[in-house]
Amino acid sequence: MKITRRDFVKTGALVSGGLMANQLSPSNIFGRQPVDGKLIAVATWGGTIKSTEKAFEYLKAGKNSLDALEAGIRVAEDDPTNTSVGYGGLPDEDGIVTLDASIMDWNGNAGSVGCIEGIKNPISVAKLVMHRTKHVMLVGGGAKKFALENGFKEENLLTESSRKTWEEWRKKNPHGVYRVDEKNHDTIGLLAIDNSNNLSGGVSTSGMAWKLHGRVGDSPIIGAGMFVDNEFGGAVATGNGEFVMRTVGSFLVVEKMRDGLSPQEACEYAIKRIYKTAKNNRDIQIGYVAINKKGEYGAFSLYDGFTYALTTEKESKVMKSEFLVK
Ligand code: SD4
Repeated sequence: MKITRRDFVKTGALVSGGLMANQLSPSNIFGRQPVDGKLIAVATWGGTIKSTEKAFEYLKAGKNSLDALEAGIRVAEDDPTNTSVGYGGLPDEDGIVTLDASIMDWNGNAGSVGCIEGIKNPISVAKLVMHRTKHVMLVGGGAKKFALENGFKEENLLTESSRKTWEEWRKKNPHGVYRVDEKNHDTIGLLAIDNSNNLSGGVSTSGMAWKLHGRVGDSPIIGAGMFVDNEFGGAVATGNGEFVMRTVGSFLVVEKMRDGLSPQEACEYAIKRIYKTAKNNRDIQIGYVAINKKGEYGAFSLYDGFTYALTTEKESKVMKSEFLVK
């Protein structure tokens, strides 16, 4: 994955907005330093900085971490230029946009939706699944029915631009050959700590572009795409979800923090675990972001090109993650 992606276009705007260019240098990414002040919002992919900033606004206003991350993730879901999340997300091989999302709070409550169609803000549906049902996960038609019954409205999520991209792909792949497109990883996984020192996490995605219809990724699977333990920390994942699911990646990162590793070390451990099964597979990318209860953060990916966004009292910046395979 090249670092010419739109994350970095947005980074340019950030830098011109007053942040120092050297904040993006790899030497500044190790994240072991405690953050000044306890409020923190951190998310996968630099392009989601508006989401961490929105979440932080909520944290500053005294809202809890769950409401803050929901508000932050909704920014990405509403953004038609983010082709990996919500409205404007790239469709599956049949041209249908299907979305996955999950959310988890400081009490260990969790909710998620898989393969939901026609609802722009699946993170809010996941939150309602958590609050209003006895279940953790709803999928497909059932998830949509639940959303509609709870006041969400049905919308066409396929933008003209995403439809054209799909049609071009279709022409080149007449037999519907599934291939991971590295240009389309912008899934948002966001972790936040509020002023009660409570940690929450959430993820929202349209999943892998051109996936088989009905495919569900790691994002709505609690423990795979996202996991939070309020005693130790939280983790979120992005990239090829099949590899994250097979290693229950986010749970693994949090469990390694429980064992005493820093967020950075825990992310590295989980990426190395994936590498064992994914050696020589250069078509994939996986990235983790983690934070612990001290407000320390870390990120690590399999290959070059993963970025993440951080907003605290002191700063709001995009950072480049270190990666395993040089
Ligand atoms: C998935 N993990 O559905 C998601 C895709 C992703 O950035 O993260 N894209 O497998």
